Amino acid sequence: MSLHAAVDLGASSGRVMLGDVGGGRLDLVEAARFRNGGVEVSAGAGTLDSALHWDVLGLWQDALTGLRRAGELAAQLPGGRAGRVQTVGVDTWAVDYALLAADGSLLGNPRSYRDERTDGLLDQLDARTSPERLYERNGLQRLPFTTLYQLLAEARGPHLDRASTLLLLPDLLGYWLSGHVGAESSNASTTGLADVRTGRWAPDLVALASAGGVDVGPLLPPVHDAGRVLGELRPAVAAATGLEGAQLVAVGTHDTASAVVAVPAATERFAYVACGTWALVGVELAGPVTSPESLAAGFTNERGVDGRVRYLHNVMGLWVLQGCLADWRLDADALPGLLEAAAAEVGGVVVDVDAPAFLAPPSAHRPMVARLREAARASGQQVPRERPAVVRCVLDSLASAFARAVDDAARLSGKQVDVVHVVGGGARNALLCQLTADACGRPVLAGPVEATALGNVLVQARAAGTLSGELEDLRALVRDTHHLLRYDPR
Ligand code: LFR
Repeated sequence: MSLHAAVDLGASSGRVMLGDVGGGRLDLVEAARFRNGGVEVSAGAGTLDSALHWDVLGLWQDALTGLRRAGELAAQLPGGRAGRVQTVGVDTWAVDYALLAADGSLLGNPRSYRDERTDGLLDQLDARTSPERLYERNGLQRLPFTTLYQLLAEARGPHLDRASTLLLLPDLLGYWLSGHVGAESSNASTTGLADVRTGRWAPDLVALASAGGVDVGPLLPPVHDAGRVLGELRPAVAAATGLEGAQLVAVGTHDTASAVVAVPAATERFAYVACGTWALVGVELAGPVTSPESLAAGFTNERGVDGRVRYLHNVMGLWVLQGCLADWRLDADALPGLLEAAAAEVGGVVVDVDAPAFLAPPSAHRPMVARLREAARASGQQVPRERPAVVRCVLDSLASAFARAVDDAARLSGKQVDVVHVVGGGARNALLCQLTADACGRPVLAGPVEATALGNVLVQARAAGTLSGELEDLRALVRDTHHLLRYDPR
């Protein structure tokens, strides 16, 4: 048996989980849970420009506190299972990065991918290289926040030409934990700078990102794959957390890569909806699909653990629902009541939740609910007025977007899909799961909710030698240890 700590940071919340693995067991114990979200700051005197950052130092502090708690919980496990945390793994959302000076200090505060600084840059790059050519090289869905575009925006600011290293956010936390400088390949694959076939930095793509005037190539650290033991925690970190002797392991540092590891599929013929703030909908493949049809359908080829390809489409996800709650000044406690009321609605108003209009955070000036109503009006449908109708519209729209993505993934990749696995926070939403089964015309298996942390722990436990085998073997363990809910199409 072995004990592992997973630091899993999502855009809306973060958590540290203790994983207890071995002897047919895969238990997660929550050590800490904390809020996350963009922090908006007006930059520059006399200007209305504002920047959306992550509170990366706050997250670091929360991670340390959570790791200390994980160590305490490990020492208190009952039934002869108490022990020390052997390894630590970190995953976060993708694409965002920090810049470091030559002495390793942080230059500025990392921006959120929802910052509007990349507006217009997709089109600008199209003038230099065709979307088809770019897709052939990096395999990514056209999304404005891909690191490639963020770097073009970054070049206008003061930090890039003073930087000596760029670290993606989970690698930044890994660096602070262990001193290791590198880029784990699942997350590197989301930057737009990696070759879709090799997963390594591609000089021609790096040259595109350098168009802002700073050569980005020298800033990029070597790429490594998930499963590598990266080194012991720094002495100061070990002292702060009590995790003396623990090793940092590279997991699928892109949260979606970790979530896909823990999809409890019994056969190859499955699609997944990894549903949290975003919903990532697709299939797992052995190699990428970069056809013009795939580009047009908005499919990405991200690298998974063990070199698998996560062929998926980004759907806006629970973000839209969270935005409505924020508009109404309600917290998550209000959700069960709203969902019950939404289930009683007739439904059927479906808007395109993938539209760029839904990307930016809700504000007094641009409430999320108003954007939904506007989309319904513009498409000639009944405008949802009351809260239950608005919630139902969000869920019908998400379910319909999931179904389209599942069908597209199957059609474009030639993969047969018999069942749709919903993992992540969305698996808890019974109405969403039922509507998804209805829209997909396929059974939905829902759970686990904590798939990302489980995938993180599974890869650590395999690196530590407690588990062995392929992803299929790891998935079998998830299936054996977690209860799934089944929703049949009505
Ligand atoms: C999900 C996720 C998605 C990525 C988005 C932005 O948390 O990692 O996979 O496209 O966040 O980084």
